[in-house]
Amino acid sequence: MALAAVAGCSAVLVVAAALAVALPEDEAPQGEVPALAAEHGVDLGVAVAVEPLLWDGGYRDVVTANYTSVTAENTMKWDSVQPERGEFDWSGPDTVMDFAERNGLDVRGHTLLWHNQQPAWLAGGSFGPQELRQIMREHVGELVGRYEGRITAWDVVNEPFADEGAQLRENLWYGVLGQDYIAEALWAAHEADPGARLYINEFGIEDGGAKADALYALAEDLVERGVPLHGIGFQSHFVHGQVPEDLAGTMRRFTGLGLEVAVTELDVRVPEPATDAELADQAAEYRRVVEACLDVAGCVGVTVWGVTDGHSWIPEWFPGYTAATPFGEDYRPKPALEGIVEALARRPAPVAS
Ligand code: 9MR
Repeated sequence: MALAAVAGCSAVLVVAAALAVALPEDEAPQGEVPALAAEHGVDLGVAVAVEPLLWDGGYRDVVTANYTSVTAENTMKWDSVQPERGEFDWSGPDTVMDFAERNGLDVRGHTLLWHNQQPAWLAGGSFGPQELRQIMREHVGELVGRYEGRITAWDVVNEPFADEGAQLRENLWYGVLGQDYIAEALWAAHEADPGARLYINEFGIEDGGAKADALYALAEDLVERGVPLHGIGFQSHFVHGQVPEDLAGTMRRFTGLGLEVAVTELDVRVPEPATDAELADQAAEYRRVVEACLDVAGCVGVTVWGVTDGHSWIPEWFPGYTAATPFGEDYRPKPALEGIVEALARRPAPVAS
């Protein structure tokens, strides 16, 4: 689609993004998604890793040609940012930020408090409430504060509920600070960047059920108390054939609280070997997820988890599954990308105000 066809100020942003990546050896043909996403006022994002961003021009081209935002897949997590107590390593996060800003991409911050990828000094430490609260406030203050005004949204608390079911997860934070660690983290992030949209990010809630109900009750309580919670992230790690029918309905429950929502980690894994028929079905599944976001007024975007199938976490974590992203190991687009484009092209864009 020609950039000139994009209406209003979105076009300016998109053209600026296109110019910013026009380096001779790295020049990527602009795909259809960024311009269409801009028309809808949503982000289509992708999770990125530092090494290929630094060294792989083909990888960078896939990102800049097809997406409007990035999430750091790992490098803004606690073990990367503060591997030793009080020693911060900004090399990875700065690489992602620089890449994004040079190419006109938004950034989602991921993630501040999570039970995984904690450094040994933190996970194995023995802290009372006062000390742990101080550790949390310092980490959040340093990380969020460093990029104040440059990160659209932060996943402040990641996966606060138990894997299955409705109980809060018994992580380090819960064990020492009790359930209000969630409100405390949100306040700390808000102090560090009052303009950032602050999220709770969770999996296994997309189809409703007890876990979604429990998250809803938590979110309702936080909103009623005036805690700075602005959004709910639906991770959306789906299995081919099991993409929920009514994702939009689940999202609307949360937007009914005045919150925004986003699909934050979309992938659709397929059993090996993925056949052409399965990849065609997967395209329809990607289309449905993007349509669900476009159908919900408070849904601000969809982020895909991994740039290509060769960079996806799926084969390592789910042996026997493959092909979860919209790009193949050869960096070529798969039918899933067409599914995303179809959703954006078919749904009417909102009338510019
Ligand atoms: O994709 C990430 C993978 O590279 C890491 O090894 C893994 C470690 O836990 O985390 C993956 O990302 C996770 C994300 O941060 C939170 N939701 C689940 C994602 C997949 O595990």
